[in-house]
Amino acid sequence: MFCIQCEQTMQTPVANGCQYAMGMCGKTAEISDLQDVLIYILQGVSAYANAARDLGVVDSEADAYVPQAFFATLTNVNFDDARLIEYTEQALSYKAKLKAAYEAACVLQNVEPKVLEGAAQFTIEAEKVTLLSKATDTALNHDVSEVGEDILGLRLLALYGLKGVAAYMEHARILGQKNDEVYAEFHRIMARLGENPSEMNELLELAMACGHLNYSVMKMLDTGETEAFGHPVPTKVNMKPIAGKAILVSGHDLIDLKYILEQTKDKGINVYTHGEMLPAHAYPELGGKHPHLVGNYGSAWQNQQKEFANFPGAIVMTSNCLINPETNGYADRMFTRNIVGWPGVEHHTGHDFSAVIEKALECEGFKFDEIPLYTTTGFAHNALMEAAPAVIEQVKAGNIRHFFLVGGCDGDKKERNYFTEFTKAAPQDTLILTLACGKFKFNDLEFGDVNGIPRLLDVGQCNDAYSAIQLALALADTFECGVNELPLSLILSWFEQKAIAILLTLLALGIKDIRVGPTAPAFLTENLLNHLNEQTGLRLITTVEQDLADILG
Ligand code: SF4
Ligand code: SF3
Repeated sequence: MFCIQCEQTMQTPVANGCQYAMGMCGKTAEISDLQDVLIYILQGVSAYANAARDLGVVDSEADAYVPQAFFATLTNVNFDDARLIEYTEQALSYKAKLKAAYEAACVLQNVEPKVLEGAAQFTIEAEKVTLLSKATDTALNHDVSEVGEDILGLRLLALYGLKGVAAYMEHARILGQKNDEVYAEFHRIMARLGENPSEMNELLELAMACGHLNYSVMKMLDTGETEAFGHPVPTKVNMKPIAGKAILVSGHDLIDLKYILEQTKDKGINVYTHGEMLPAHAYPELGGKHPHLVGNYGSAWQNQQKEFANFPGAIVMTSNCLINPETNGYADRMFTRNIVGWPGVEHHTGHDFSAVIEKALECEGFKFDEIPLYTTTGFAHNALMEAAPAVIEQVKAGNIRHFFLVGGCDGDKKERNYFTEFTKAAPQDTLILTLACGKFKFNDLEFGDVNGIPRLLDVGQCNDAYSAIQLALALADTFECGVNELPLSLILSWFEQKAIAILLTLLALGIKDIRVGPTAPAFLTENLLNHLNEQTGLRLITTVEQDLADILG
């Protein structure tokens, strides 16, 4: 195995990346290898989808399928070999179908078929032993001795960024959002990466193309969510349990929560959000409409083994991030959805959640109410725009000196306390926007307000970076300057590939001087980090004192 896609990857003086029997996330070498073969086959599907599209032939099933299956290879999503083999089988059949469609279109249109290279040429049987036997050929670092670490690092930057984009495409697809240009661009990049390009400028362009693509996808997802559930309204959320039977819903797919809320109405079951599901409370059609969505339980993904073990009800994992549910004995009351998988854990499909409800009723539930502790969420773009005139007034009056966006993924390294300490140390005349699960490092703290404007503004899930970008653009417009001239600093915590997609979006939009932490992606070499720093000012976090001094002067 060779996997270096997330922030907790193994780093040794000899070689970086998880390379032995098991990754730090619990992904076995077998699962990692199956994922690599799957990715290569998906790149082949994209190669034919791309070529066929040039001749006007579009297969909308394959368009939907490739990002979905690619998402299954994101960190902490799918650990189930049977499901991965099934994805591979389906990918091979899409590839055969698209190849035939492409060749037929060439005949019809009297066009010489292109000789597609790399992944498009790869054929294999979807048998586990056969797939594993090809893993060395499809390993992402298979030709590193020829191309070198810098080229490998850039390929991975684009590939992992595109994986994050694929994840958001799948979240948007579930909400009925499709866009032909998005699919075309996705296949173009995916297909090209399947040819193992080795030229630095082209790879940088592909990485930026992923960033631009992700901006469109986050916008699509925003449309899907706001059309389905309304525009978030700032909402206080109780972070402590109350007595009664319970269901916990984690991950990003709000639609699953909607079905659960509708089907648990008047059943005496309390529903809780966990992790990235927290912003659901602010949507009029979710928290706004269902009083039995009583609160948020627990915090970010890395604490789930302890939190889920203590949760006396059914648990639904709608998307990333899943960690081993067997260790602490709650696998039998957990359900995976969509692309998530763990062998032996019930994978729930369809829209009827009776099995989850039954499980919740069988479980003990919470015995007592705990003393409430509140956080506020729901400052997505409409709420931010409503607050904008008041914010601008306070900026003009000199009462707000600076904006920080402190957001991204959470994780369990102690270095991540930086983000807690940073927000605590940010002066009273600064506002802090936050998003994604990294907010759990500080969203239970009291930050006060600036003349009625809360100092901590929770924008939403990671994909709601789209909303934060809208606010930055609106402020730049009001102050008649560029986004980089605003008193705004971005401090991003990264863990998995969605964060890479968002980082590429910000870089593609020309946003400079972003700080990332707790560590640099291990697939980026010193050379690449220096290059990105020269071009964009991207840098690593240092200490809270140093960074605040550098930013505020
Ligand atoms: Fe290692 Fe992260 Fe890959 Fe898991 S996802 S194998 S921890 S790099
Ligand atoms: Fe968190 Fe996994 Fe990245 Fe959507 S849930 S941000 S880590």
